[in-house]
Amino acid sequence: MAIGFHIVREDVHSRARAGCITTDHGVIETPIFMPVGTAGAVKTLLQQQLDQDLQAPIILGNTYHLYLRPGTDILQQAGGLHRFMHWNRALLTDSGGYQVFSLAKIRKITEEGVWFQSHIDGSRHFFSPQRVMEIQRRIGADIVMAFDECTPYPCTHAYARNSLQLTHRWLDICLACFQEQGLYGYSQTLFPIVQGSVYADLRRASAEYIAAKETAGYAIGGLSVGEPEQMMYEMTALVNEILPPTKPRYLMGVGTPWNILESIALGVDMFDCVMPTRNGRNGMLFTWQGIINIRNKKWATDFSVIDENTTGPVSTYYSKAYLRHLFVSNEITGLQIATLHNLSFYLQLVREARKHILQGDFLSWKNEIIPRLKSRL
Ligand code: PRF
Repeated sequence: MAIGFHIVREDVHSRARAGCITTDHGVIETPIFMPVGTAGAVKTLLQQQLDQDLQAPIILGNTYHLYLRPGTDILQQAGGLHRFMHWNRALLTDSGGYQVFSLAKIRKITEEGVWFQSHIDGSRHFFSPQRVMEIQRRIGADIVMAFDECTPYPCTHAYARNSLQLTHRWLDICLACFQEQGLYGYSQTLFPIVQGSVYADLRRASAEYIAAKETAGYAIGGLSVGEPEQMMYEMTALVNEILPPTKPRYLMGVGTPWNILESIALGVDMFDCVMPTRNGRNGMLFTWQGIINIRNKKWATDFSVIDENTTGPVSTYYSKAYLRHLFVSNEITGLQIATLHNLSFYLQLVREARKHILQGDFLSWKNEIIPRLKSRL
């Protein structure tokens, strides 16, 4: 079966919804945050920890990285990424439409696709919509993304319009070559991506174009690339007015805890971001009391737990002083504890949001906790 989606409850005070996505690799209660496992691993963690300790129902991989290493031949020989990495829950792969533009050295964007040089060894490669569909078919994620251009910010209206039209033409090619029946005995689902930078007319046109495709879900790209937060919310709200309410909506690469709550209020169901993992490895911890820089001297003798309100394997187990010591001493266990804590927090954040949507008090809860989440401890 393709993925299914049903809405369990709609919030009456905002656009938030609590829903349920069904895949061939399990059920995903929404809103959901997807930990980023770029190259077939969420950095520092074991798949068992994601599954059992964090209860993450879905994680994300990147076509760009997996194509460069280990390459699609090896992934196909392994029987797909699920089997290769021993992950039995759902997987989503991003198309490379962001990584090619942010990591690789772009040689040339043409009507047919993008010539780029690998950030690893400088070798030359070509991504077209056809190739990206074929690569994602061989990787075998449950949800695959269309090949798009994520426009930089700022960019002119003319640039954004031309880019958007190219993204739309690429989408049509993706849809034409996409096959729902996957290579490994379960089905795959394609999500198209709305672009249009920060221009309302372009966002509207893109959302309408993409809504007409009647895919099983939709993504919003090109945001959280440096524009003011208010602009991101405006574009998200505008797009969500147009995308069919009966399908899941995925806001790509977002964001901070408050970005996630505000976007849930605008009707977004799915999120991914490197922030809890990458910033965690730099010592930035997200807690229900606010943000902590664990390297700060002030934590040297603070023997209280990392966050008494975050449930999970580490947050109420290790002290701030201990974690600070690990960071200051460059002990790699510190990176794992910070990652486990931040992902526990992010997953709990979306579970709490869902609980409050079901209870009917999401909006007041969100507005009450956001100032605390933003505070620096
Ligand atoms: N396109 C794709 N992946 C993405 C983005 C995008 O626009 C973003 C933008 N925040 C993150 N990841 N394909």
